[in-house]
Amino acid sequence: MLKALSSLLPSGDEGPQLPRKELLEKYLKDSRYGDKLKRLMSIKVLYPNNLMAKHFDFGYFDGLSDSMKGSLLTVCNSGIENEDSGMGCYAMQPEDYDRFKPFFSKVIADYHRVPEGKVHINDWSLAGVRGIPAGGKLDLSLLGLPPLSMRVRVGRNLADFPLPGAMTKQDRLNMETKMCQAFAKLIAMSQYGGRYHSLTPGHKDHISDAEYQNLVKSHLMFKNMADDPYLATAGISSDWPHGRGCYVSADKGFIIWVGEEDHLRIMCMKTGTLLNEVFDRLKAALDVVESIPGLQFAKSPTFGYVTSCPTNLGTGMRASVHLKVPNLTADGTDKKAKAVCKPLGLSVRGMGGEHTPIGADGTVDISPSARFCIKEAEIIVALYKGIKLLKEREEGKGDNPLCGLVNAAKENPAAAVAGVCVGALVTGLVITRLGRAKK
Ligand code: ADP
Ligand code: CIR
Repeated sequence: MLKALSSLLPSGDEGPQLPRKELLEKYLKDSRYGDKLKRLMSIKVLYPNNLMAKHFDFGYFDGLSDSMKGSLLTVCNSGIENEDSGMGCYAMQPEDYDRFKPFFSKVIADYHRVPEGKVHINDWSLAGVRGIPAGGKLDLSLLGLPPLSMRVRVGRNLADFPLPGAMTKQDRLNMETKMCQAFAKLIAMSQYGGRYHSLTPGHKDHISDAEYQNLVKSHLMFKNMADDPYLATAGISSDWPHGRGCYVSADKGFIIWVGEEDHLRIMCMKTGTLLNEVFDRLKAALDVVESIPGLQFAKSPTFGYVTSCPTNLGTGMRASVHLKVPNLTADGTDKKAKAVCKPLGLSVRGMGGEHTPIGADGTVDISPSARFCIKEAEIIVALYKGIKLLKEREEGKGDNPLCGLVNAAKENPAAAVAGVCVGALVTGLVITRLGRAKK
C-alpha cells in the first residue's frame, strides 16, 4: 500500500508528508481504524485541496488515547467520505478546537491564511476601521446603487450541547425546547416580537410542508440539509427534520435558524442601501439573545466563537448582498464573477445560497470570504469596499493597476504616495541594472 501510494507522489519536497512505514502498517492493519485511514491516505495523495487529509498527521494520531483517536476520526469523517472536500472536517464538541489544537490549528491557518497560533479577537466597533467612509455610513446609494437585499448572519452554538454532528435526536429536541423558552422572551419585545416555525412533527408551532417551502423561497428558512452529502456524513443533518425550525420577527427582518449546521444562525435582513442598518440591528439583537438567562454561546479563548465548520470560526459572520452583475454573468454562469471576486476577497453564491444557481437577470450573492482573525466591523466594511470594486469591474472600469492606485489614493493618500515612491524607486533600479547588463 505504502509503495503504491508513494509511486503516485509528485517528485521533490512538495508532496504530502507520508507517515513512517511502521506507523502506517500498524494502523492499516488495525480493524478499528484501518479502513478510514486507508481512504485518508489515498486522499492525502490524490486530493491535495482536502485540508483535513493534508494536515492529518499519523504521528499526532498515534500519540492520542484510543477514545481521542475515535473522536478525531469522527471529526474527519466528512472529508474521508467526500474526498473532494475543500475543508473536510467538522468539530463535534465545542471543546474540539482546543483539545485537537495541533490538528485544527494547521487546518485553520491554511484555510484562513493566517499564521498558526494567531488569536482571534471579536470587535463590532466601526470606529477606526480602514476604508470606512467619513461619518461611518456604509451607504450603497453613494455608489450609485439602488436598494439591495442585505443580510448579515452569525453562526452560534450553545455551550451546553454537543455540536450538531454529535447530537442525539433527544439533544436536538431539548435544544429546540430551550430556544423556544428564549423565543418567549423575544416575542414579548416590540423590536424582536414574532413567531417560531417548527419542522418537528407534533410541535405546537409545527408548520406544513407548503409553509416550509414558502419560507425557504423567501430566504427566511434553510434548505433540507439531508440532501447535503458533507453535512450528512458529518452527522449534522441526522434526525432531520426533528429539532429544526426558525424564529422570524413580525417585520421579517430578524431571524434565528435552529438546528442547521450550527445550533443557531442569527441574522438580520432588509432591502435597503444602508449596510449599517442590518449590521447594527444584528449586534443589538445578539446582545439581547446572549443576555437571556441560560443561553451561553460556545467560545474558545484562541478561536473566538465556535462553529461546526472551521471555515466559519471566529466571527461566524457572513455579510452579503444580492447584486446584479449582468456583464460578469453574460454566459449565464458565475464563472467570470467568481474569477473577478476572488482577488477582491469576495465569495459568489447563487440566489438560494451556497451551491445554487445565479439569478436569471445576473443577480448573485456577494460576501467577504474572511471570517477568522478579522473583526466583525472589518467584514461589513470589506463588503462595502468589495461592492464598490465589483461595480467598477462590472462597468468595465478598475481592472488595471492604475485604478487600484487611484482607489488607494482616495482611501489613504499617504500610503498611495509611498506606493508611487517605492514604484519609482524599483523602476529606477531595474532601468539602472538593465543599463549595466547591456554594457
Ligand atoms: P449562509 O448564508 O447561512 O451560509 P446560504 O448561503 O445557504 O447560508 O444562504 C442561506 C439563505 O440566505 C439562502 O436562502 C440565501 O438566498 C439567503 N441569503 C443570503 N444572502 C442574502 C441576501 N443578501 N439577501 C437575501 N437573501 C440572502
Ligand atoms: C467541504 O469541506 O468542502 C465542506 N464540508 C464544506 C466546507 C464549508 N463551506 C464552504 O467552504 N463554504
